[in-house]
Amino acid sequence: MLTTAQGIPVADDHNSLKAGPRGPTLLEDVILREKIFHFDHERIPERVVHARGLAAHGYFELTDSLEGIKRAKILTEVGVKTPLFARFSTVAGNRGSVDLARDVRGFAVKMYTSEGNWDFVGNNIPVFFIQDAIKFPDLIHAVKEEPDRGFPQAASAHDTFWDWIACSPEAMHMVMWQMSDRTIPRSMRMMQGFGIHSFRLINAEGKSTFVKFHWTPKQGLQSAVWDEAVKINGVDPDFHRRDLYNAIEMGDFPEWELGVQLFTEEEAAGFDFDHLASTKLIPEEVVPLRTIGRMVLDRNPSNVFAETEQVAFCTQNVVPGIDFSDDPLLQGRNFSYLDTQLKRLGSPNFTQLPINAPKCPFATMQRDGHMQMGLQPERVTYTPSLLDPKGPRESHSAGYRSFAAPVEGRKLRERSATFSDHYSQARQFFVSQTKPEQDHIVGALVFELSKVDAPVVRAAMLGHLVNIDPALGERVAAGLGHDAPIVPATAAVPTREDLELSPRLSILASGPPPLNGRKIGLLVTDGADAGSVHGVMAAAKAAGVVVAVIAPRLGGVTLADGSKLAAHHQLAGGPSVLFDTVAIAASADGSAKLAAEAGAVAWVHDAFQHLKVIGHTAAAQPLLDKAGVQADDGVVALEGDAVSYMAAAAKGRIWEREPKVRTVY
Ligand code: HDE
Repeated sequence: MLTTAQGIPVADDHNSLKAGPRGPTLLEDVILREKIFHFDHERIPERVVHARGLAAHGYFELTDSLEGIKRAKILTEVGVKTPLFARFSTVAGNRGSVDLARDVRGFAVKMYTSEGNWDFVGNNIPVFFIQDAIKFPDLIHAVKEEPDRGFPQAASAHDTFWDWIACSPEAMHMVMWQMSDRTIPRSMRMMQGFGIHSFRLINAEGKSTFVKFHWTPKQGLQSAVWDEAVKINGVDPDFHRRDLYNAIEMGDFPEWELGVQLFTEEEAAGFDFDHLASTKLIPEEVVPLRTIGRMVLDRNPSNVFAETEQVAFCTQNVVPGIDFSDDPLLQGRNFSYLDTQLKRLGSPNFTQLPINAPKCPFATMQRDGHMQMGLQPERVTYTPSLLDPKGPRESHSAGYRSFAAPVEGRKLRERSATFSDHYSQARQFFVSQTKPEQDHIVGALVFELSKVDAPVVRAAMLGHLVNIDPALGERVAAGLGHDAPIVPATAAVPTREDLELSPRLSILASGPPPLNGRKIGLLVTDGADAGSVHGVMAAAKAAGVVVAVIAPRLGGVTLADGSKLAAHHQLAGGPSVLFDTVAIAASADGSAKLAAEAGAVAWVHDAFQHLKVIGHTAAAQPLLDKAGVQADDGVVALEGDAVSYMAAAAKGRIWEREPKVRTVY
């Protein structure tokens, strides 16, 4: 029975209480008022950053124990499955913004360990824009919509962002990552996660080892191309949330490996950089990753507000055996997250919400407060006490202990000189990318700076880019048509050119991503060869690839053998940008009709210019010709079993095609 919040049965949920059928509504209608009152309060403040997020439940399983290095059970008990909740997000956009904005992605994981909650609050990029927390509000004010006009939404391509960046040389390394394809991931399932800061692991003897945490997707790394991302945002602004939701509903559970980079204080002293600066990373070639466990996401939230919105990640939630480093960004974050949760969730009892509460036994002496959910019957709400000898007590052996790190120095506001090399790792990142990836960085910079109206800001940015790499600066200047001489920015430390290349920083250097978990868009027409259609479907199934059928009408088509094939999308609802690779099974008549249809020509043209592998029946050739498709390794005839098509599709994108379809600056 439908009731009010007080449990009173409702007799009529469709008509308010009125004086006569056409008369005024009565204030006495407590049922109406309760319903509207609650509705009016349905929203809570969205996150000031990372407002747009999607999430899933899963578990962490340790595969390699760190016994001896760390005492926390979650990193020493092999095979134990720890439940977790992972939330992925964009940073700059508001809650209703698009999924494929060029933006850093949040990668936050709350692990409900047997010793309390461990929140890993990371990003999909291993460095950050700033070195000190005191600069964070400025960075975010600069990137968010400009306050006098309220736009642009979820975009860094505007004056205030680049103005701030141009005045902040410490951001240059991060800017290289931000302008790379990392910020337009194909799927949240296909990106890495990084804790960024160094943390400490403490063993039973109290010895400390530094650690950086990395999540590596089993699905491989994959990004969209920019033009594709722009179009996905139009046709499916929820592309990433739909992707994760569908994968989990289909039982294709995404998985990540947890890797650690372990290093001692002495090793850190020998690095080329200061690991306490969040603008620096430790190349995997210097400290290799050791894989110690895996995360599997296997359940969608049952209510997005209760879980995805109300989950409260806090960097300060670490379990015994994990401790903080002195990274000034991390130290500032440890204040911010608790504070922001109080604002968003409105009460210090946010920890009692089911999504935030620990799953291990817990006992505090914290009492009362707004929205207290516990009955809290105890008389003794303090320690020490003789009245309640069995009450909760501190444990010297199992309790959390901070590492006894030596601290000394004068009280001052000063940046360590070891933080001031802002260009060397930015250069190392740029030169470690493959050619197409470098081209994309240049293209992204040309696009973003072309949206900046103020010439002074563009000129200042070029001054930083030439410091990173002279060719990079000159290419961007050429792309912008900037003819004036570039004045290099004043550098506190000159750019080092002797840092080893780090191929692990490139997405493409490790080869094409696996095919499974990807999507084929299969465009069909009436009279298409049934063998070709079924060949694609069977080969896709064998490879763990999902096929979506697109037809001129949602009702589907009749194939040449008379069989009916239902469609998942009508042409306009299923543009090729939604798929990783495409196949076109058209009859001669169907191909001729589609060649006269702008939407179909754009469908094929986009697949080609987005460097996708295109399988096609011979009869589809007129449509391909109309769409400007030129023969290359990625344009493949569909034969019965689709073997050549699938082999080509396994190559991922056809990067060699790129210079043929767009200007490389
Ligand atoms: Fe955050 N960040 N951040 N951040 N951050 C928030 O907390 C903050 C930083 C990250 O899915 C806020 O609950 C400061 C780095 C993620 O709910 C807030 C500084 C990294 C999420 C906050 C940083 C992150 C947040 C806003 C500079 C990567 C979303 C809402 C010192 C390692 C978590 C909230 C989720 C969210 C503050 C910098 C990651 C305001 C002050 C570096 C993934 O507390």
